[in-house]
Amino acid sequence: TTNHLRHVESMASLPSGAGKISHLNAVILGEALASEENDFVFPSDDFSRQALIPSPHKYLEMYKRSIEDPAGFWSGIASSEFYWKQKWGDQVCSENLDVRKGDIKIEWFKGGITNICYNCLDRNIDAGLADKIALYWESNEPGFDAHLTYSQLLHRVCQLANYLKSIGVRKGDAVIVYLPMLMELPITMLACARIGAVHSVVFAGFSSESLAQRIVDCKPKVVITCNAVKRGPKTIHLKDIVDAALVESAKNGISIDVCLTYENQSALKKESTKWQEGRDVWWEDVVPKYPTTCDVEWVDAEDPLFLLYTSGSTGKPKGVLHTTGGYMVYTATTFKYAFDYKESDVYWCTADCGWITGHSYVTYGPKLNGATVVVYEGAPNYPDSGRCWDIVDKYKVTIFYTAPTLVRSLMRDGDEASCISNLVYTLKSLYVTRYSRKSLRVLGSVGEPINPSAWRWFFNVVGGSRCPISDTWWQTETGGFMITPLPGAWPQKPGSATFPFFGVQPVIVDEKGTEIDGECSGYLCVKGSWPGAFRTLYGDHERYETTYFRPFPGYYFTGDGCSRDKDGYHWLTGRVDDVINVSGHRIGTAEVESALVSHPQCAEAAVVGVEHEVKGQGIYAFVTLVEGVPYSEELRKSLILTVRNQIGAFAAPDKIHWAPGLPKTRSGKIMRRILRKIASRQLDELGDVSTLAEPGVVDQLIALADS
Ligand code: 6R9
Repeated sequence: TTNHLRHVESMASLPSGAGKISHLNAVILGEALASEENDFVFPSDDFSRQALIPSPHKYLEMYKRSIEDPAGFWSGIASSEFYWKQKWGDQVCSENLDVRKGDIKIEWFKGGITNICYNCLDRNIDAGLADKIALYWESNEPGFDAHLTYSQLLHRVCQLANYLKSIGVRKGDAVIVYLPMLMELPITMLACARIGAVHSVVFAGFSSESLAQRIVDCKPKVVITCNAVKRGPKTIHLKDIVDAALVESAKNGISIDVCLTYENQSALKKESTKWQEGRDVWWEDVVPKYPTTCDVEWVDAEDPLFLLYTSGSTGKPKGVLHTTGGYMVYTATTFKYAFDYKESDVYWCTADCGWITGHSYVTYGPKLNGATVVVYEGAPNYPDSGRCWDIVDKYKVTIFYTAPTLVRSLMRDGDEASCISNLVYTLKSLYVTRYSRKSLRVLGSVGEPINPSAWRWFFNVVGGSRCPISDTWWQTETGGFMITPLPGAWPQKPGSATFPFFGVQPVIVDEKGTEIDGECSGYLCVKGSWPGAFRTLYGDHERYETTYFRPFPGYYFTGDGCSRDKDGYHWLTGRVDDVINVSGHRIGTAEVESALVSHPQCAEAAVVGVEHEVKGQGIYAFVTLVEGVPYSEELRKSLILTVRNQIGAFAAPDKIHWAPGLPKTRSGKIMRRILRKIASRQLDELGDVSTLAEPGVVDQLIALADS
């Protein structure tokens, strides 16, 4: 058995007959009451009683089976809960995860023929959900909204699928989607899936250059966008960004014949949109003319479903490729258990479909379960910090899934105000308390570790101390949740993602790749495969192997650090590679550096992450300038603008630190370890500087730190 299984077994078998959480409590509590991090927070008896997984024992029973017989466990779920045109072959899973034994290969349900769009829509409609609300759409502007039932959603999806077919999009073709959170975004994803096309959604906050880079990499048949979007008070002209990207990609030999553009009337009128006749097509002019039924393209479980680019430790983003069958089974199952999903739930995930969370837990996971999903177009604090709770009350949201950065920013609104005066404090806390929020039942967190104080605010204030928090740890690469509480099953510890999902075997290894047991910390790896795992990096299987499977042979390496406490709870400690996590978004230091050095006056750049009160991590950039160029406020702004233009506003450095020289080893490697300490002003912890080529640069840097 795995280490993890031993932990859980010893925990779950503590008191005899500990089927009731309350028995377990006494035993665990006796040991662990001391420190704040070790405080347990228990699900109420009422919650546990109705939960899908009501106790550690139930979890253990299923977890054990999932590890001892993964093929049996997953094929049982796959065949009972999904539609397959044809069952998979003899092998449920075939895999090689060890680089020493040949190419890495992961396959689940190979030979099985299905379609994920069919499973999201047609299957649920056949099961009686035709008139159930599939999507509630809430506009940036309060008071504007729309909704679609499952059958209306299917009609919209089919119309678009038919249009895409009419312009020659076929199975296996890539489609780039650059849309904000309109209903048309999930509609587009599902329409692609219906005809076997591979969607690649690019978050509509990326710059034209980033978009062009992705277009050049995956060579789509068509680009789908809208003319503009409003985020808070600002109007963003998305079509202009696409136009610029298409000019750029044409320079690289990729020209796009069709740019399908949705007119987002509330943001910008047709007449004010720049247009290229022959290439640009208004969605509203063509799509509604197509039939509302469309035959499904049946695909193999291992046929690609989508590509999603994510940052790595080099400048070039990685095209994470997910396939159909395993991803379908995994996202649906994780959604169901981690949120204790019931048919009557109304679910709202604040993530954008431009990130993996929006793929797995706005579009696919919830739709596969026949859930009612809220899609919100705008900014979470517009027109004020009460908007989220306004939406929760309006739609009677029962499951609310968000990111720690949002929790912290909403929490800070209260805190800041309390400094000004009690009166203002009362008004600000009203942002939460003036709304009832009584529909809420389960809360969720994703994107980065949630610090215990934000956890407690989320739990006590937002959830009124009654809603368990599913702190879900996972990645673009994993497709779905990997380590997560199952609400109702476990007592929680604020800030811990707790235990692995069914079928997942997390291991913690040391530098040498040796598994370490018991209370420990190290690098987080995963042993074995799970159905939702990504299968390759698009066009670069070699990089897939090097990045994820070579660092610790025999395991999938997550890039995260993790510790396990004496009770077996997992605590994620953040990235251990050159990736920064800003507001839950992964940004490669190399990407920001290459943007900075593209500035004509910047000679060299080194970027590190620093702690940031709201964003989790902020971007701190050391720059050296071209000989003779003086540093100025104007130059600082123009460096930041360069990054915004090349990557997107979310990657703009929080701090530019002018450096006459960077600390380097004699072989010329930048010593980031030292830069991190300088950035966080831990100046007495610089460590060994004796290997520096020019030790003097460190003092120089410190002297310039706050200038
Ligand atoms: C889903 C998603 C993945 C990275 C991951 C880790 C961090 C995500 C977390 C978490 C601690 C959690 N991360 N969820 N860290 N606790 N609950 O965010 O995917 O954008 O690929 O980022 O985010 O560092 O490695 P992605």
